[in-house]
Amino acid sequence: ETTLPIVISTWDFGIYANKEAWKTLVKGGRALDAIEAGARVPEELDITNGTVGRTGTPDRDGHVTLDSCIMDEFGNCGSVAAMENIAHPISVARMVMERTPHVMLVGEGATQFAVEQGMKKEKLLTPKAEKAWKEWLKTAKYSPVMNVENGSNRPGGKYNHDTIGMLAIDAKGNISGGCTTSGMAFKMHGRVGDSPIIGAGLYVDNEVGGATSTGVGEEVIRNVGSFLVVELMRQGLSPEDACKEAVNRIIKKKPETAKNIQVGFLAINKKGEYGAYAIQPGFSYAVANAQTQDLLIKGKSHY
Ligand code: SD4
Repeated sequence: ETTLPIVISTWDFGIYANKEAWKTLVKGGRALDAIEAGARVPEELDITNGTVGRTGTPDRDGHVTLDSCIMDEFGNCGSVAAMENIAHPISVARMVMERTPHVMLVGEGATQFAVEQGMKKEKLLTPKAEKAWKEWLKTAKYSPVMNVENGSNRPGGKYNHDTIGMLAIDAKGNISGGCTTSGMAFKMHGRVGDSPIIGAGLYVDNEVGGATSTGVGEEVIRNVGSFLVVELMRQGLSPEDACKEAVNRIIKKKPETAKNIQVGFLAINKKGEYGAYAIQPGFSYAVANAQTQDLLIKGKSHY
């Protein structure tokens, strides 16, 4: 039995984001408002996740550069990429959507816009993230690390599983989604992942459903992952099967690469049925609805 409203989010810490989003949904509020409020939770400093907003991990030059996007039930969307010194990229993404004629602002232009809109400019590198970066600099090897919950013992692994992707359906049945991250740890300066790219890291179609992704963004961009998942649901696949098919495409194109990387998709359809699928085990997601606000589910995986 599915019930509306509902909100689902990637990874264990999605529980805290969902709880905040639920406060809006339970009052009959709009899914878009629930998404923004929820995504702001991991962007805050007090959640010890390590790659979202204020706790973001830096790029290889020591800059914390943030990626985020948001999409509503009308197909409106907004996005910021490689934005520095602003702690709440999800809110800036929404401002881009609602207050500009554009969809995407990047780098200094995104920061400038955020400041013009009244957001505070601040230094974002936490002591913990700075320490991890200095440790990484000793070898400065750029290889994407595995992204699993509670899992990776590879260097940097614990800093690389924390993109939050959220999807919500409100009591009226309208769908919105959001995504926010500092991206792959120690990426090249200026690198943009899938998370702020509409169709890659997030896609919502109010007639069908929504999808979001986490993991190695390059592979998600190459396959226009979240758009693919939504289109597969349009053709009748369940959320889990649609996510599985999108994962299979990535594996089929690059089987050797896929053995060593993580990509996970999370999806919800118009009825509120949800599902996920990942390349590697260890992808979890959180669900909140009228029955439970702290359900955590282990996503199925190829390996
Ligand atoms: C990226 N997809 O920048 C993001 C990283 C991620 O969990 O999801 N980490 O490629």
